[in-house]
Amino acid sequence: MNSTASLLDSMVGVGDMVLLDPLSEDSMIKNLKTRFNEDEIYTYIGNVVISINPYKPLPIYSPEKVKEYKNCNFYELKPHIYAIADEAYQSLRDRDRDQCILITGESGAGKTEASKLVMSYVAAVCGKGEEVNKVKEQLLQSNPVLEAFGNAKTIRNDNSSRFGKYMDIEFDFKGEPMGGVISNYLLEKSRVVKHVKGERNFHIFYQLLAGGSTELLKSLKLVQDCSKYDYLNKDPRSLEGMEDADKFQTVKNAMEIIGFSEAEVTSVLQIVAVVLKLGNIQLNNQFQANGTDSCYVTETKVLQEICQLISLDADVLENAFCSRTLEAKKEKVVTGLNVSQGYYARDALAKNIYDRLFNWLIARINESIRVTTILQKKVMGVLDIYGFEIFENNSFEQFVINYCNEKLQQVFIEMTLKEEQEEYVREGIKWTPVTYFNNATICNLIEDSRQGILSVLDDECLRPGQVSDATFLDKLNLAFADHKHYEKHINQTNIKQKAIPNLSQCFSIQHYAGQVTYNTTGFVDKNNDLLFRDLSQAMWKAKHKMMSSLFPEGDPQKVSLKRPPTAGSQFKASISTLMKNLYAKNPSYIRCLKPNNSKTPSLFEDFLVQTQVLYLGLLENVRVRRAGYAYRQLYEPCLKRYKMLNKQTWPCWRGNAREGVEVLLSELNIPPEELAYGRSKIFIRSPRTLFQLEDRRRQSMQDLATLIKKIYRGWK
Ligand code: AOV
Ligand code: MG
Repeated sequence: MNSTASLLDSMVGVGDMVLLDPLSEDSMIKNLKTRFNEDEIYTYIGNVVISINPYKPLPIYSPEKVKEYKNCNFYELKPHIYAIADEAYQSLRDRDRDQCILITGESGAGKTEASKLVMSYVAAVCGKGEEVNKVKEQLLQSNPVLEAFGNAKTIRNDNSSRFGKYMDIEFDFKGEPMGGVISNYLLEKSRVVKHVKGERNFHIFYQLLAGGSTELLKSLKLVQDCSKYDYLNKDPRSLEGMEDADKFQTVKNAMEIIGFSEAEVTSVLQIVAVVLKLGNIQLNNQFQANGTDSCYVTETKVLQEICQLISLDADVLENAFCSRTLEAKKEKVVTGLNVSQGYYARDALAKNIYDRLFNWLIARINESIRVTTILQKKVMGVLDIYGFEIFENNSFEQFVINYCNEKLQQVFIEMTLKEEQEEYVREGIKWTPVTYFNNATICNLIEDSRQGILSVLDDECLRPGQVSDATFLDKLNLAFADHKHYEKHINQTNIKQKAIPNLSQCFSIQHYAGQVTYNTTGFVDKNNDLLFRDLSQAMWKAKHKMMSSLFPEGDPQKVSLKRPPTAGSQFKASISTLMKNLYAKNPSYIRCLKPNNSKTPSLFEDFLVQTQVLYLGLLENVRVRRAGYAYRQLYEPCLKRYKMLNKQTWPCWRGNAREGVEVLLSELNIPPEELAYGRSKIFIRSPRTLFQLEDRRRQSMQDLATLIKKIYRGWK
């Protein structure tokens, strides 16, 4: 099939928005809708892929499809995620350029699925042999494990990523995979102890209960019935369609392939069981002789079972829930905790154990897939991070998630424009920039090191004296009173959203993707992310090796007076490292769109898609592609494609390719402003010119075919 023909000739709209005529927001939506209705979920903007979640399985990911796209030219076949994966892989293998695939879009738009498709495509087309296959399997099998422990059902998505993931796949000089490294970003650990109705805790809890054998559950002191566990949603509908039992086998199998020992798997599951059971610890108040309240554990059976699982003295754990040791001037003072403080300690422990277990899993997977040779590596990074979220009640987690998405939008803006601009400069061509909304100002509002929301939060957390979410909010309202993207709330009339418990606890940010109102309740606490030392010391004392190793700071020999960095500053630092990493690579973009909010197959809601097209800046993206030159091609392939249009260049041209193209095009009456001759490429300004060229080419081919037929008949 010929190049643009496959993008133009199809009956289903245009495959590349750059060719859309007329270009407007409406025509873009219409084009996407026409294509979506025909199950064409992929559409290009130049080399950016737009992907619309079909919410149903499509027969377009078969091994035959992989073969079709392998080593094809980007524009030769229908738009497909495989084409972008192939382009990136070819560029890495043949042109030695490190790649990154950036997948963005709101929650439920299809990022995680896209990242898996990219990984499986690359795995299918690169390298062969037993050793290489083992590496590929290990890389691919990291997905089910991390999804089980890091994903959960939310209102937006039944398999929502509750952590950010960046995976570098490393290749040798031949383009064969050697291994990889996974980096993870802030797991939403609060989900372990609390989630809203209709959502679930992390998948692994349900998978273990549904899929674990009777003996396994017995050894973990668990029962199969989810409703027996306070940390799990007791709404049976939340289990519908989740295939938890099968998934458990997949996860166990994946752990084995990655190289987890049996003992490691057992330890991991024991820790999962401990977290689950912590939620069933019940506390009660008892009156102390000194007149204060202090709590105690009412249901000692659960406490004992937990302690048996991790070989710990039950008194040690009970004390850690019910009292707190404060050290002042080498003196230790033990104070009792009341019931709500006790529950706070219990939940803090559960969240911390789970979070550390998750980090341990990532480290363990990395240990298996790590590249040990010192050979020069080529790298392909795949970024799949939690999508932009607007819930009814948005907390610290949404704030962090949306900040991250804001940064990724910034990368997109800078890199698409930068790349375009650089190409024109490289080729020595004049270019007029297109205006677009730059979200740098929102990024600054959040991350500015002296005067950003995160730094105000850190200042509050580190300040001595009475600190609370309310004092934090006061500071914000004062600091950002005049900021265009910040809104403070005094009364209920200036906000569209409902169901926020108390608007006076909230602030709003006008994000690139829409306004989000954040409830500050819990911000200070979540940012502080401190665990009472009694709890870490208790865990360190456990004879369970893995559990003890998760709490190294519990070792009394290693007591450090240095305060660990806050959650916000850690996140900011890791995002900054990620950005540096991304900027150093050649980016490919997959922009995922969500067609409806009800997870319904084949339903395209214009307004919803329009909002995303708008905030993702897709129209500007097309304009940027077109403002300069819609198409560009190296001289050689251009000459090869159109040489039949001119007698001087047909059937072959003996001079250099650039001169050939000049001769070829000079006779076609193309207005000179339509063309620019760069150093290595020819640039064509409007899609119309390209269409004309393609039409003429098709005509010539037909004429040629007719002529050949005539000659053939004459011979007969
Ligand atoms: P997300 O990663 O973008 O959301 P997912 O990749 O998890 O979204 O997609 C959500 C669901 O949509 C999947 O579980 C599939 O059921 C369906 N889906 C997505 N892409 C496809 C596809 N190409 N073909 C068929 N079904 C698909 V989040 O992690 O919540 O931001 O945080
Ligand atoms: Mg996801």
